[in-house]
Amino acid sequence: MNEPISESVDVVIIGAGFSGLYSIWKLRDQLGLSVRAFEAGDGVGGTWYWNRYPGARCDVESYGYSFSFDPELEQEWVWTERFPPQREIEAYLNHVADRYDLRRDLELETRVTAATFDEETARWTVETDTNKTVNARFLVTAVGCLSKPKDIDIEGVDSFEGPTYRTYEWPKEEVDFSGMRVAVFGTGSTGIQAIPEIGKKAAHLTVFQRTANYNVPARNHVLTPEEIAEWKSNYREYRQAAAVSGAGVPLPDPKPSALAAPKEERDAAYQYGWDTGHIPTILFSYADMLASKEANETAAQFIRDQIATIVEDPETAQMLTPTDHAYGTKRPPQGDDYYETFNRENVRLVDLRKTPVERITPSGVDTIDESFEFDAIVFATGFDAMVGALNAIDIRGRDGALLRDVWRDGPESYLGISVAGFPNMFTITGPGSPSVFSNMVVSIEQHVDWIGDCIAFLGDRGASGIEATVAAQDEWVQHVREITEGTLHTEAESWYSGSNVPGKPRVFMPYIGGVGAYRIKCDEVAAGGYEGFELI
Ligand code: NA7
Repeated sequence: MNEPISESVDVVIIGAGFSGLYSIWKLRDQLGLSVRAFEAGDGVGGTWYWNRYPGARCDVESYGYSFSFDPELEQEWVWTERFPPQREIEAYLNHVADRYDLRRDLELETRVTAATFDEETARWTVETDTNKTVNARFLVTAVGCLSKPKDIDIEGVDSFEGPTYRTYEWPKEEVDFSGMRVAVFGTGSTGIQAIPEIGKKAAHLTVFQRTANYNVPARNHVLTPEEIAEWKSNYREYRQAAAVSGAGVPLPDPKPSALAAPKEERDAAYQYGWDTGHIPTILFSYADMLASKEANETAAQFIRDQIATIVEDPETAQMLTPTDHAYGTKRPPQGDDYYETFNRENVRLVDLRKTPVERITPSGVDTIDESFEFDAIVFATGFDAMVGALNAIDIRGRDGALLRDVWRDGPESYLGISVAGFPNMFTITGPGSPSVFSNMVVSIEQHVDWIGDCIAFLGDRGASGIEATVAAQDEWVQHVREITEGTLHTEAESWYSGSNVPGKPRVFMPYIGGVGAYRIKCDEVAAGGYEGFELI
C-alpha cells in the first residue's frame, strides 16, 4: 500500500454489471451513501460486456431478466426478442447507467487488485491497477459468478500461428469467419450458442467435444407487439411471483414423481418443453428429477431420442448423445439449431474421449490419430466459477488473512453474502447463495436490497460495522451441503462443484434450496437484528 489515499467513501463497489450498477443506485440514491465503483472493462455490462461471441444470448426470458426496482424503467424499455441477445442486454445496462446517472461514480478500465481490512478503523483500503487507493467503510463485491475464464489446459496453445478467440474476450468488431477453417473447443452453454453461428459462416468448422451435452431448443423469436403488451400489463404480478419462486422465474409446482407419472403424461410434458423452449417443463416438471437417477433418465432419454431424430449421420448422433451424466447436473444449455448444425456438410464433430488432443500446433490441432489444419481456433472452455474473480483479488480480512487462502479447501460463507473474518464485506451472489441456480437479476436485487437494509440498520445503531460469526457460517455451510447431499449433483463433473478446473477443491458452491426459501431466511436474519452477525 504505497500510494497515498486518493479518496475516502462509504462504499467501494467492484464491478459494473447488473449487480454493480444496481448497487450504485441503491446505496447512493436510496441510502445517500458516497460510493466509488470500479470496472475492469471499458464499458458497463459485466458478463454482458465481455461475452460478445456470436450467438451470445441469455436463457432467461428478456422481460424477466431485467431490473424490477423501478416500474417506470420496466415500462419504458422494450425487449425485442424472447431470449435477449448480448447486444440488447449490453444496451439495456448502458441505458440504466445513463438514466440513473450511475457513471459519475464509476471508473472504467480500472481493475481492483487488492482490498485490505484495517481492524483499528474498521475500514477497507482498496487498491487498483491504476494506482488509486481508496478508503471505504464497506466493500461490496459485484464481480459476477462466471467472470474469470479458466486457463486453457491444452498443450501448445500459444504455438498456434493463426488467430485464437476466447468467447469471454470476444473482439468488439465483428469476426468474419467466411472462407476460414475454424476449430471450436467446448460444448457447454457457450459453445452450444456459438457453434451454429460459426457453422453458418465458416468454410469448415470442426467441433472438438469432450463431453456430449443435453441441449434443449430455445425457440427464440422476435416478440410481437401483443406479447410485449402482455408482459407489460402483468409485470408487477410477475415480479412478485419471481421473487418467491424456486429459481427466480415463476413456475407451476412440480408434480411429485416422474416415475409415478404415466409415460404418456411425462412424454407430453417433455415434448411441450422441447417444442416451446420452455425448458423448466423438462427439468422441473417432476420433483424427483434431480433426486432419482431413474426419474432423471426419463428426461435424459427423451432428449437422446430427439438427437437421434435430428442428426442424420448415426455415428455423429451417437457422439452427440450424452450418457455419462444426468440431465441438469451440468448446467443445462439451451440454444437453437445446435444438433441441426451437425447435418451441415461443412461441420464435423471430433470426440475427444475417443481421440484426445495431443497438442495444438502452429497450424492446427493434433489428436492422437489425426492432424488438423485451421485458420482460427475458438475456445469456449469455461470459467473458474463462483470464486475465481474473488480469489483473483488480494482480499485481506482480519489478521491479514487472504480470502483465497481461507477458501483453499473451498468457499465458506454465511448466506453467500458475508464471510467470517472479513467484516463489512458483502459478496453479491457469492458461493452459498442461490446465484447461478436462479435468474441472476432476481438474486442480485435481493442481495443488494438486503445489503442496503443492513447498512441502514448499522447507521441506526451507530455501529461501525458487521461481521458474520464463525458459528453462523459453519451452520449455513452445513445446511448448503446437506440440501445438496442425496441429489444427483454430488455425482456430476461440473463447474458447479469446481471439477472443471484442475486442482480446484470439489465443493458444490451454489445454494439449491430456492430463491423464495433463501429470501425468507435472509429476511428472518434481518428481522432478528441480523442473527448470526456481530456488530463491531
Ligand atoms: P462450461 O459449461 O464449463 O463448458 C465448457 C466446455 O469446454 C465443456 O464442454 C468442457 O468439457 C469443454 N472444455 C473445457 N476444457 C477443455 C479442454 N481442455 N479440452 C476440450 N474441451 C474442454 O462453460 P460455458 O462457458 O459453456 O458455460 C458457462 C456458463 O455461462 C453457462 O453454464 C451459463 O451459466 C453461462 P467438459 O464438460 O469439461 O468435459
